[in-house]
Amino acid sequence: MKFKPAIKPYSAAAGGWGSLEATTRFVLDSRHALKNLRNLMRMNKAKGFDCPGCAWGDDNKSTFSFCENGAKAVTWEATRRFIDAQFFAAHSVSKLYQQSDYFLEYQGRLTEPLRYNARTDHYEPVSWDDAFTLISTHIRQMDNPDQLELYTSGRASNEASYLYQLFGRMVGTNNFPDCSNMCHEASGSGLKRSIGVGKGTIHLNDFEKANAIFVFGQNPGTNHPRMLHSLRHAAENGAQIVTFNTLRERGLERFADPQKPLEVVTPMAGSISTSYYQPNLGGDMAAVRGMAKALLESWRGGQRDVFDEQFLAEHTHGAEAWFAEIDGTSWQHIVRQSGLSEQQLRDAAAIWQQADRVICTWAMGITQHKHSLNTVREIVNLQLLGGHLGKPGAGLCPVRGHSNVQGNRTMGIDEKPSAALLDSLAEHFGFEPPRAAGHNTVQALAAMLRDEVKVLIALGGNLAAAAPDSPRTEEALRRCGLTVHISTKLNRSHLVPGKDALILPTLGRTEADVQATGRQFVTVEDSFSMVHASEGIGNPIASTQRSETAIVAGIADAVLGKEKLDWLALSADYNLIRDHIAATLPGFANFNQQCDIPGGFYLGNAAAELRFATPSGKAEFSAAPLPDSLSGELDAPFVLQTLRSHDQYNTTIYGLDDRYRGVYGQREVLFINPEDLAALGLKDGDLVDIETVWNDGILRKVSGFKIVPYAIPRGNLAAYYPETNPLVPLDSVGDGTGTPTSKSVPVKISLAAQVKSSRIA
Ligand SMILES: Nc1nc2c(c(=O)[nH]1)N[C@H]1C(S)=C(S)[C@@H](COP(=O)(O)OP(=O)(O)OC[C@H]3O[C@@H](n4cnc5c(=O)[nH]c(N)nc54)[C@H](O)[C@@H]3O)O[C@H]1N2
Ligand SMILES: Nc1nc2c(c(=O)[nH]1)N[C@H]1C(S)=C(S)[C@@H](COP(=O)(O)OP(=O)(O)OC[C@H]3O[C@@H](n4cnc5c(=O)[nH]c(N)nc54)[C@H](O)[C@@H]3O)O[C@H]1N2
Ligand SMILES: [Mo]
Repeated sequence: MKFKPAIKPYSAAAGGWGSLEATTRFVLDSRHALKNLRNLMRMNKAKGFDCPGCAWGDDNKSTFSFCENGAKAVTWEATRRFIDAQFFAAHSVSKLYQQSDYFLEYQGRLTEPLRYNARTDHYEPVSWDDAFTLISTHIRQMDNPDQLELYTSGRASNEASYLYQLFGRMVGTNNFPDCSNMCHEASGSGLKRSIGVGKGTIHLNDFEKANAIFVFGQNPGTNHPRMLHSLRHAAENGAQIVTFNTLRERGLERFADPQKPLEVVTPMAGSISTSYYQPNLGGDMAAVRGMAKALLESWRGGQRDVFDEQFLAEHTHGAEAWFAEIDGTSWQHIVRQSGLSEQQLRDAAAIWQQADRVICTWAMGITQHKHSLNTVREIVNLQLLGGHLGKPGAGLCPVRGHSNVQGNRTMGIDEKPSAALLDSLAEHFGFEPPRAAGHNTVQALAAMLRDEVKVLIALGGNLAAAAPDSPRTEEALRRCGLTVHISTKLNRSHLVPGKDALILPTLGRTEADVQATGRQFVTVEDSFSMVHASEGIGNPIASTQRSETAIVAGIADAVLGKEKLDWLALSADYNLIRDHIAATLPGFANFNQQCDIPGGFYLGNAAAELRFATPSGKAEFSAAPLPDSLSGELDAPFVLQTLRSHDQYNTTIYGLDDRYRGVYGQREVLFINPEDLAALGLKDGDLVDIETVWNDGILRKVSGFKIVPYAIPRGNLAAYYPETNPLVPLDSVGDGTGTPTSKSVPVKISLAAQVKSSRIA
């Protein structure tokens, strides 16, 4: 066999030629080059569709507002490959189940509604009417409304999401598990408790005005490439960019802007991070506490201008209790937990102190741990000390995942809805919505395993592959009476059908959506609370596909009839849905007129205006103790984070490379510190098994992962999701968030069984 070096160091800057080349390749590969290029050019412009890639904002200034990974997302959706009844007649579900996730998605777009036939183990075509009737029959047979689970993935438009939550509440449940439960739940809940609103407080242009930007636990080079532009410009303006990331991420070190030809041509690449700290997995709360401890010391030592004392007095509550907690936390504890030295944290604190305007951003490296909620609140604490809220160039910025995940929540996709939302729906629509909290994602799966769920409807996403503890999650889905997936492409979730199952093929964001009253647009909300219109332009690949909004309306009409609401009239004219949104949700007055504003309109954020919907009416400091230990009672030699490669969108695998980390042609790799490798007597390229250390006697193990030495602190490991989801225990969730602890899985590793035997031989 020819030896192919799998791991090559990536020496160029992130972005740049590599990025252009990869974009071109994806555009051309997708069998519809011209249309794809045209699509790209309209992405994120005032007219056209919103990039389905990520939730970063857009300034509508540059002519080519796309990035390599946005391009992949669009071309992947706009492919002309498709699968139809013939495909499903040829392949049984058990056969398809044996294929990789990459293979499944690669087959192309779903074109017609399908129903699972358990007798033959094949999906077969079904009419839309029969599909809706089947759903209605199953729902009517439920003993109570909470036997229904309504999952949402964050691409669904505001209009589809609004109808969906209304439908669920009219049936009588708040069971709205969603991808956000596995994602930024800690940000929403933490911010809400601290500042009264669960969203970021800054505008996109605040990046230009900041003196220091702290980037915690995120990999923008891959997951929010357009953020690199903002960071780069900030760096050019002299801002300090301080990164806290367990791994050395190329995209956070250097970046060449692929949209500026000169930068691509010269090897000159701007550096991004001015300081780079590599804490232990889960060590960020300790790191921020260390910074605060250093600052408190300076302040008590008589240094002026450490804190914004006027801000503290006027706008905050509870600083003293937090200071007492800081005093009670030793440097030893901080250093052990964070993995950073006292001096490193003092240096980071000094950068913070010297800056008049500080932004903190974060993503999954902060939110997918056991104590994530308190970590988010510790970051808020730090910002409050300096009054870095409600002024230009400063604030809090959780960088969202899916392109409309923030909008979904705004529309009421929330298993713990506020009384205000329910009151408003009750009054406007004249019904009594359920008041008890519903299930989040992990609770929904647990209910399925207890046989309490009769019907699961999934508005997008790939629950089977995205949720933790894969064998248990798959078992959970199989136990449902009926599973309904509203999807663009074939995925793992379709192959673990409930006793009865439907796949409903939907239009994507890039496609023209024509209803009875003509062409429709939808709206979405980005990470900066900007709401804007999105209008698809491509022709749908099949006339049998329907828009998400039309599908939700069709289901609601079949189940609830027209008595309370004429659902079909709403899906014939989305303006009518927006009128209902305007009448029931704050910030959406004159919604339809507002949609004409190029670039969208700002929903507003009370905390950014220093109005705090908290019990004290002020921003609340959190005085949570630093956890004693991150591993609890468990005695595991390693902690594993599960993360994304450069060539994937969550469970959608575009390719097998992870260019910036130097990995090519494979995904089953395990990043490890070279000293750990030596201590274990293993070597680069060895294959290992990874096993979870947990307390319920269940074996959770994945096999044959190739060892890759990497710049990561000792005791910490990294491997790709979703391949490692079988390792994340379903009941290992964040305190107060219910989010699976995907970034801190206690594990041990051993040489893979087959390697062991060959070495002995
Ligand atoms: N191309 C592309 N874009 C995407 C996605 C995609 O899959 N592909 N997914 C979208 C979604 S839904 C989301 S939520 C976002 C995800 O965006 P990210 O949060 O960037 O996603 P991850 O790949 O999970 O990366 C986690 C990063 O945090 C670091 N990290 C992990 N644990 C810790 C820790 O404890 N402390 C610190 N300081 N760092 C840590 C990791 O080393 C890694 O750099 O991206 C969105 N955009
Ligand atoms: N171990 C581990 N697990 C994780 C994570 C992790 O870091 N580690 N990250 C978590 C995070 S942050 C998230 S957000 C979740 C993601 O969870 P999900 O949102 O459930 O998963 P996706 O992979 O984004 O969903 C992809 C599927 O959505 C469908 N789809 C694509 N576009 C559209 C559309 O426009 N409309 C409709 N109706 N369907 C569409 C396609 O069929 C595709 O197969 O995974 C979580 N799981
Ligand atoms: Mo996410």
